[in-house]
Amino acid sequence: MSGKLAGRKIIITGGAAGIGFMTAKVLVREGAAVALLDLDGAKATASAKSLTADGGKAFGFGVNVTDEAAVNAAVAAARTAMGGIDGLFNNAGIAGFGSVHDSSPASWQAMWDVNVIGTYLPSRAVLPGMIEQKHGAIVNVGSVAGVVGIPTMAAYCAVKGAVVNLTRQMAAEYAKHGIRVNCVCPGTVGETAMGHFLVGSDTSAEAMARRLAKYPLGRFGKAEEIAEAVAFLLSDASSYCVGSILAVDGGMTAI
Ligand code: NAI
Ligand code: 1HS
Repeated sequence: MSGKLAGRKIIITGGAAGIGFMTAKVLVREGAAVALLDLDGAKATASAKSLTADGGKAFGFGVNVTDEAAVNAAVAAARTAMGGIDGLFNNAGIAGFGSVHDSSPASWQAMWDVNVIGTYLPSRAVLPGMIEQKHGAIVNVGSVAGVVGIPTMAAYCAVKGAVVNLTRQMAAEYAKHGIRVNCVCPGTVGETAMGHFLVGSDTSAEAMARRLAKYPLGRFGKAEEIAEAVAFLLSDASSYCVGSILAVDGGMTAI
């Protein structure tokens, strides 16, 4: 199999749908085997099956990334199925609206658990093997919301900011083991379930124009555009990228 990820074995959390599944397609196209870990186990299995039908090597597992024992078990199963682990895309995440003055502690806790603990636990599960084999690549998914402040998205901005700086911490610590850790920060991708939730919160022409005005390119992103950036960061093409926070946002954070 040729491609910039030929022979690589890569776990994708939240890989059953959206940006995660689009990334799986691109990684398989580039020669990787993938393990899709998702809360929706049936969808993870079906999505993996669709990739194998296209000639790829893909496996699906049901797991909640906030559940320590379940993450450890799924990572072990993925390692066995693929014959090793070279890469991890920490993509599972949830978003929500609310400002500091009107949001609930429960909503903050839920977003912290999935976005931050859900990045920590899979990373913790793959790192000992990567340290032992002296190589690995981890990509975390941040957001424009981890870089700039977005009104009415207080908790989401806080947890994505945590993911961005956790990336720098991990990059600084594990580079000496041959493990590169980087982050992609997408702008709004309208086609996914999260994108529909976000854009659907106010579909008036005025709200849409206001939202689009934040993007110099004048449009939202496509899942494939995020996936290509992730594939780059997981591959040797990015061999000198360590702790990079890569904006894939149509210029949203450039202004
Ligand atoms: P999505 O909602 O379309 O897909 C997320 C996937 O993660 C789903 O398959 C879901 O079942 C899975 N998931 C959710 N909670 C989970 C859990 N606790 N354990 C395991 N799997 C879980 O979301 P989308 O749009 O594909 O986003 C993926 C990532 O990209 C998220 O971290 C999101 O914050 C981030 N992002 C998304 C943007 C967008 O506009 N869609 C923009 C910037 C960042
Ligand atoms: C949900 C994803 O991380 C994007 S947050 C950006 C919302 S906006 O600025 O495009 O309204």
